[in-house]
Amino acid sequence: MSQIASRHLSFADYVAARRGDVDRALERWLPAPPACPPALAEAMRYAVGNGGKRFRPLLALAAADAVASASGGGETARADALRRALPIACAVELVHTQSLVHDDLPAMDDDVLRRGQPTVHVRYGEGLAILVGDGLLAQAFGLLARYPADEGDAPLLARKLRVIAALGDAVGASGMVGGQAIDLTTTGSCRPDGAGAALDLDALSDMHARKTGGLIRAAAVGGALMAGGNDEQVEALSAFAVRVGLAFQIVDDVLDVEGCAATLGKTAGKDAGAGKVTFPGLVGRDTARLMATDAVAEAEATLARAGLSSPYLTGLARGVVSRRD
Ligand code: GRG
Repeated sequence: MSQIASRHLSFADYVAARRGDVDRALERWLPAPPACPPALAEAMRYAVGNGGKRFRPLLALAAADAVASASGGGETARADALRRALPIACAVELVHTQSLVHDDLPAMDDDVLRRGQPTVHVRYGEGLAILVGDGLLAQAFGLLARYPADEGDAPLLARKLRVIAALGDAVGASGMVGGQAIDLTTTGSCRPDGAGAALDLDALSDMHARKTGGLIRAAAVGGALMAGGNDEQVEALSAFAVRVGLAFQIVDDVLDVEGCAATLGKTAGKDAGAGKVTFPGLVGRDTARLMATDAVAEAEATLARAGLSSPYLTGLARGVVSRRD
């Protein structure tokens, strides 16, 4: 890791240091020529690019750090926890990027702008964009199987397998893919008559828990597991992340109404244009923002009860509500 994982780093310095760790590791773990065809390697790097907030990897690392700190580990234990959590931190970012690339395709949300740049299919064509997503997804699971190298460490291997299973659940048909399938039913694009299904608040929350929340949860749980967290700690970080994930999606919906493309780095007003059911659409913008603030307060209380309070997890959770993109 780039710097000692010091408790004394400010939140901004911590985020900068951990982002650096993640960006360097992503570059190292993305496939490169000659093993990978140059055009595909270039397009995968374009997708992963620099513009993302790296929220999920930061969450995974901060969760690992919080577990190591709560277990009374010193600087070495915290640095070890961060090193062990780096593969899952990168794997969630690869899966997240895959979901963005496929979500932007004409068959899904049909968007031309992402992270302030042309979407992958606009830049490289639809066929390669599909392959970029497929490649990122496979790379995520491949790197998790390889790193951290277990070298005969049976407990570490067992934890890694739990992390791989958690990520598989978060991504698969009962997770992100399932959430996206529900989303398609709301726009009617998967029915011959084009009729969109209506969602109430519970159904909307369930869809987003699958589509957005699952990966955020897998990041926090994965980080906690790789740091050797016990069941209570893992459960607390899971509950924390579920609430943060809900807040994340509520704010995403609000920003789609309030934001502009220059700030968001993606097309604004997409949800209304596509006739999507959203949190501000169901309860109004003010109530939606209150729901997000409440969810983050509950998330923080969950951590405090488990003795896992951390300025970095708090900073990330509150940043979800105050973010502008
Ligand atoms: C996972 C196999 C597989 C398929 C994916 C397309 C799809 C199925 C799911 C769509 C999931 C999706 C795009 C959910 C929206 C999540 C969301 C709010 C993204 C924005 O995340 P940010 O703000 O983006 O963290 P940056 O650019 O900062 O990384």
